[in-house]
Amino acid sequence: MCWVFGWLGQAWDGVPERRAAGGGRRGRIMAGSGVRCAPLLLAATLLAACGGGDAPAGYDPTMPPETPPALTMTSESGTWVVSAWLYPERARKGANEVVFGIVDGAGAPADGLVVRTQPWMPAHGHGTSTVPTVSPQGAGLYWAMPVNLYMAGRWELRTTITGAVEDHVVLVVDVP
Ligand SMILES: [Cu+2]
Repeated sequence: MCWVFGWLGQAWDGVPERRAAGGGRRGRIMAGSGVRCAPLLLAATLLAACGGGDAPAGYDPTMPPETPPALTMTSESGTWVVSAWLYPERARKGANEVVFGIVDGAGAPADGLVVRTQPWMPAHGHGTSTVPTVSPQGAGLYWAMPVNLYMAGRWELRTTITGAVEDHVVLVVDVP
């Protein structure tokens, strides 16, 4: 579910309360309704951007990825197989989120690792000023956000995985 639904629900809930509290003082009710108008309009705009029932743009940690990953790569040393799910599913210019799924050679999810990732645009030789925060989610999943792919083109997610040893993997994401 899009987070806006919850927020919009709260905004709606507030209106009858306000009306009840306002009683017969019409001027106050009108003022209250006017103030509500702008956020409701904004919420409606965001609601449209949600795509009406499509998957939300950001990762919802209560819904672990079920679709096949967008990318799968073996780490440099061959220790880990790293998959990546993108949110939104097709990378967009701007803020994205990435969920890494890390399993060992036997396919067992690997928890307790420290994962760091830095977007890098090889064609232009630059990264991003924002370093994504990576939070472990259990079951070998690591959630990175925001992944700020602010230009169209090819980006690398230069990713370091630290456990007993330090290992690296580079995942390539094309932004239309
Ligand atoms: Cu660039």
